Amino acid sequence: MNTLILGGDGYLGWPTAMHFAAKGDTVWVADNFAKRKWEMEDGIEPLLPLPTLHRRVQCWNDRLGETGGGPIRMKVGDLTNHRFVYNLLVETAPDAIVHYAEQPSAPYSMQSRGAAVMTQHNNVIGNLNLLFAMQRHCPDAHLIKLGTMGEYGTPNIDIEEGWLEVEYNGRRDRMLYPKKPGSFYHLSKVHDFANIEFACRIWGMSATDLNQGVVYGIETEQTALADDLRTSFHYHHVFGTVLNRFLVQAVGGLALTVYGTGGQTWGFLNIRDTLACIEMAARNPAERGDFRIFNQFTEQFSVTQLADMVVASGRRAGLDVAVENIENPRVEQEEHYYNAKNTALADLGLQPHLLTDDVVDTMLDTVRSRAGRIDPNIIAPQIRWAGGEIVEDES
Ligand code: USQ
Repeated sequence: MNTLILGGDGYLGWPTAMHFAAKGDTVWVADNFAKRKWEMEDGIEPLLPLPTLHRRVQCWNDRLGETGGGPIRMKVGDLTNHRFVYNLLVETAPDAIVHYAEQPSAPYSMQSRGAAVMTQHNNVIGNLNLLFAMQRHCPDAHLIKLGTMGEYGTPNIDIEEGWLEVEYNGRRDRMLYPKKPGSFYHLSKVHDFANIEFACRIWGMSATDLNQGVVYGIETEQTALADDLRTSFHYHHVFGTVLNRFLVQAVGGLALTVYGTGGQTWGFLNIRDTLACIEMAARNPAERGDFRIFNQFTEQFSVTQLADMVVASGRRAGLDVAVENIENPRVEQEEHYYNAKNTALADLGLQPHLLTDDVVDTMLDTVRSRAGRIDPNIIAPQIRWAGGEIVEDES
């Protein structure tokens, strides 16, 4: 299969590229390195130094004898430039396109008017260019788009997998599940989702939207092969996700920053399961005209449950870890009903890697081995959802 990974330099994009290449697929990666630039602008960096994409691709291609996989080829460019996207699809002729190439951080999108506009421009226009390019140059290709569980928000009813059977005034229909996203970033994914559904319905495209939960984990079968094949691990207040942040805080001797009461509950999954889910979606493509939506997570946890796990892991490692319930910088429900369906991927055969004590301990060990690189100045939340100053970051 000819697989194109958009956002191939990212936390998930790079391991996905190696995963498909290891299976013998013809793999292309494309990236414009925007995330590295945004990090430089904010003076933040991942915990482990991240080799350039060129270096990682070279390292992978130098080891083909050892891995038994195929080569990875790369292209550098920006999806908001439609000419780049059109040429990319002509040159790579993909059967499957995995689209990760978006600004991925809720806090980043909430820091200023400019950041919100940039996030939605980058994500929505990039995705729209891709839809037009696919329609023109590879209408039979299957789009696998990364959405997020956060698009649904925390409704007081069960969350279905994208669609809802509605009975109203005595009539029934299958409607798209209503969305109540929690940031301008999550909103950008809702706009993408609406555009993709339209392209499937009107042009007969084939797409799978994966509403993914919060991903954790540092290592996959392929990243473990060499230092130069590693993926990123973010812990700072802009791109760091909650479990990563708690592990770094535990190792750095800082109290775990539970926002508000910590009753916020979300879906989570291991990075290895992300790769398995993407592969299952690619090997079992949606039909032409079909817009499939899968909820991609394996377990639900509240923030307090995650903090408790990290405290326990710290205790096993001889660390005394404190928890602090700080004022929530976000506007979100802290105590709420949460029951999201996730049966579609299980039906395709997903065997989940759960968040066991061993998994938390292994992540904590990795963070401890890099303790000297922790920058305590980039951890405390600095971006507020409301009540703060609206920053104008352009003259
Ligand atoms: N939280 C804390 N303390 C912290 C950091 C976060 O209590 O120090 C809380 C937040 O208030 C939130 C929860 O942890 O309720 C999750 O926050 P997060 O930063 O780990 O994740 P989120 O902003 O939801 O975004 C992440 C990824 C995003 C992906 C999304 C999946 O950055 O790319 O789309 O997870 S989901 O959450 O299902 O929408």
